[in-house]
Amino acid sequence: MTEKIKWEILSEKKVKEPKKSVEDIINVLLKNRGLRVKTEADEFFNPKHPNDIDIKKLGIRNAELKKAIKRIKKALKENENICVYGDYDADGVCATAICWESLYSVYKNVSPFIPSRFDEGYGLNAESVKKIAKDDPNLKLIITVDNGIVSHDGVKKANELGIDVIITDHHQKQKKLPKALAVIHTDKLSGSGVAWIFAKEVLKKIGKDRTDLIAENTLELAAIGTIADQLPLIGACRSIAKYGLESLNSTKRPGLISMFEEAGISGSEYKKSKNRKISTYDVNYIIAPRINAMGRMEHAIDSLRLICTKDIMKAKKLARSLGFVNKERQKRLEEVLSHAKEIVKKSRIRGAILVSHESYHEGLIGLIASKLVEEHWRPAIVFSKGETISKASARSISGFNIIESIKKLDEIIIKGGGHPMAAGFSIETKKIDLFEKEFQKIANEILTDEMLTKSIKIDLEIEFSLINQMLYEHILKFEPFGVGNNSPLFATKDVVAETVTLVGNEGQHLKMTLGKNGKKFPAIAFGKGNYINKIQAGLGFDIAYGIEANTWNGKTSLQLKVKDINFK
Ligand SMILES: [Mn+2]
Repeated sequence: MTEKIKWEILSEKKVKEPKKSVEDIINVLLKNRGLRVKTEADEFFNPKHPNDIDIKKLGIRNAELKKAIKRIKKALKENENICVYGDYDADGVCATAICWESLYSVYKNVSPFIPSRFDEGYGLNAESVKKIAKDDPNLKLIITVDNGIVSHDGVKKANELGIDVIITDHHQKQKKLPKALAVIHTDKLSGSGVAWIFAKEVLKKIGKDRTDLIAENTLELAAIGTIADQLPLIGACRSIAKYGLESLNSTKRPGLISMFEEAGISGSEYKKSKNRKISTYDVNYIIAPRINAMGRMEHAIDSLRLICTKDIMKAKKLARSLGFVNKERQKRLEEVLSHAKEIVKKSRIRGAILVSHESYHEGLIGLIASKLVEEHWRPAIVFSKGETISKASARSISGFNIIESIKKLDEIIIKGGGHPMAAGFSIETKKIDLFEKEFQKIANEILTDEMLTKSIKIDLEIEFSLINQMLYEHILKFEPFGVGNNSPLFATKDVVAETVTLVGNEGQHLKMTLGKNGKKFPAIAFGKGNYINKIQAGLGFDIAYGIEANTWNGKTSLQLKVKDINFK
């Protein structure tokens, strides 16, 4: 089944003049990304180095930074122990590595802590604070990264135990802040981005001559966290992603090098054959899932070890183990997903999708919810059923604010938090049915047919005659692509397939030569194999596509990557 996707064409501009065509097209792409062509394009194409980011513009308060630095200086002087309290997802692990490595470079009595997703859960909490304080009587300072902004209980418990807390976080803050010694917060960066800015400022004041080197070596981690956490890659996040990806390509970390080898994305062979570097795609689909897998299945501390180790043998071992756990994760996910899909198939879905089962692994329910949304284009909530308490993970579509809808049922759930597109909560198992009934009422009131229609955003319609090497090279300057800056998508009407074959081990993809008005290009359409008969009938059709380069036998040519096909 190939469902109908709505094409949303962002600009109606008709580019005709071949001499000016590249410039005209690029201007449309800039406008579509909300950039004023004259004033903002230059900064977009030449982002500032993250060292030059104006932190005041991000809303990070200098007074808070000063308080934090003063407190860290005191810890160094009095030889107090410091704990960096992180999180188990890719952003949280990278943030922990950045803050811990930076402090450790000047002071040895600092250790990282990552909570267990299963026993402790997300964020600084009273129980974990009690535990780490008991294990370390000389602990006098906790620095949170990628969490803490709503940790009232955890901060209170720390203060009771004579431990100061510095919060660094990017999650949405509430009106009332925890009573921490200092709060370094902005929602314009990822948790690892905040940690990077924070660590750099701290090192400037207490570091020795190696400050720049450390900032440079940790920037690649901030890029991983920023991309993995789906931050819009514009402004300061674009700077971090762009420069961080550059250093990721020549990373000296034994763990990341081993991970790239294990995943098959390194080595000169790879780079030559694909003619490309490590990109946002690799972070999203290869690097972040491996870092995340540990926290989902076991404990994320091994991911942190992989990132930070200097020992090559240890790095290789950890990379193998991450790769193995990630495969396990994929296998479990497929099993659970097919079970969930069966349930969805049996129930006539209207409104949102809610599924629950004892076999749904707590570390995987977020991924299952995402896959169900992708497939059905409606909000989804997946429950991991426990004997008395269950955990739930929710994902949404644009236009439906899922955390707001969950908050309306505050009385039914135990506690929860999140964003408009993704949220999580816990609930008494016996109340799941009631929750479902009430949630569907809310969903049915809000969801419209329009929201439930899957759509793709196309930059503009162009003719094949305007596609050339120069246009492709200009498009490359829009990298890194990601949320808020999608890879440009074009539409061309009435193209004809001069050749077509099925490729892929199940013949699921189409490989074609597409022509119009005497110009032709090779094209690939992933997952569109079922269109083969329509295409063989020789009819003209419309395509939505991106432009990419394909290197074969040392020769590079342009190829169209077809996202969608519309027949008349
Ligand atoms: Mn984060």
